Amino acid sequence: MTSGVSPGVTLEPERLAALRALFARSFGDPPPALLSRAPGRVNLIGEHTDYNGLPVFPMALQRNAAYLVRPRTDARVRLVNREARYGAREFEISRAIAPFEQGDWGNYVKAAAQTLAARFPIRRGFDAALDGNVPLAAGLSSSSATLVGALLALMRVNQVELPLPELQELAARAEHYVGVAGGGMDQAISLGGRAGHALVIDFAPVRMQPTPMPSDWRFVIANTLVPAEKSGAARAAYNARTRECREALARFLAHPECAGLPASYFGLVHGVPRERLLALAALALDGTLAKRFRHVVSEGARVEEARFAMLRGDASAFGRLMDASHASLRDDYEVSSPELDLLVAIARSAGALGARLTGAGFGGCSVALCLEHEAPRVVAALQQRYYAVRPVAEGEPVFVAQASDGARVSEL
Ligand code: NG1
Repeated sequence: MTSGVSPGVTLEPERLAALRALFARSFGDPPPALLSRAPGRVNLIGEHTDYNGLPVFPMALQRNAAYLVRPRTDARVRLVNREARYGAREFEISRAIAPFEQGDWGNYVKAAAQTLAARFPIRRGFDAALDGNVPLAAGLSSSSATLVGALLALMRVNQVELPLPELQELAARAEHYVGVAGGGMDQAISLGGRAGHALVIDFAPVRMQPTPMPSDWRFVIANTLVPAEKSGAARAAYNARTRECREALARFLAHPECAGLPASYFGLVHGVPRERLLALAALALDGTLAKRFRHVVSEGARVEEARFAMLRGDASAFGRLMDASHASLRDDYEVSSPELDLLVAIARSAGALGARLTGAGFGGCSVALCLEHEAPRVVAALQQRYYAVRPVAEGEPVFVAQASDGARVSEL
């Protein structure tokens, strides 16, 4: 796979019409030839594990970044955004593209272009209109959706292809352009998602285990309405966690009692029984580093258990793992917030089998598992006890996730 054209990918009619009109107003004739569409994601469990070489368990969402694209014969890229506050952007494709200001939406397209240009001698840009409906700064990967949609469009325009695992790695590397030392989860699931499935994803190399979602499970997503701006304040906090995890591992391995143990988080989680690992950690580490280490190794192990729980349709067990994940993210990883804790508590008290923060934390969204017949009650409780007392500026802050297919390009 890759930039291959896949028939049948389309958009909701209202979005498509509005995007066509924007394209025509901005760029005139001829009309766009391609639609590139890349989904956001919700991570069900396995948080802050990807950059530590441990698995994650996300699914691609029905919300996506959609580009209408008209190929150019030169290397210029011209962009407009359906969201009026994001102005038009232009740049030239090369192997070294100077970024726009930090936090600028055009940087996700530049990230894709520079990284692809370093891999292939691409020469053609495009005119494109973007409509994203993944909530922004919400831990649902609007940024990776924006990047992946642009990347597939550029690949198609330049007729280059890559096997999926290589493409997933390239997309993850590309996002480092915006200054976040992120892992590869968001790009991997945006490219590899599958309708009706959640995917356990391992890294280096990327491997995916699609796992069918039991038909009566529902994942309810609720937005705190507190932005987790990864291009802003949350970036420093996120990057600090990645450093602390590296340091914790190095100190752990340097302790005499740990001599001869596997030298990676992956090796430790798979090669050392959990009780022994935690006992050694208590000897080798203290303070913040001990907490970070404990979160990473316990969360890594929970992913595999969660996959088995899903395979046997055991929603209660899956829910308990989500609860344990949230406690660990709150107490040991220290990335929760009062708003996230409140959403989690409301969902649980209304009948969810488990709930947790999803994505990086520091604001953003919670995700709760409930059975189909309980979902309306959980959604209503969130509406009444959270949103009724807070101004909701735009969009639906609470919705039920639908496991969707990964990114595709189609001809119009
Ligand atoms: P979000 O929540 O989309 O900002 C970030 C990272 C992931 C992963 C999670 C925490 C990026 C682009 N995304 O996701 O790779 O580390 O945090 O599990 O850096």
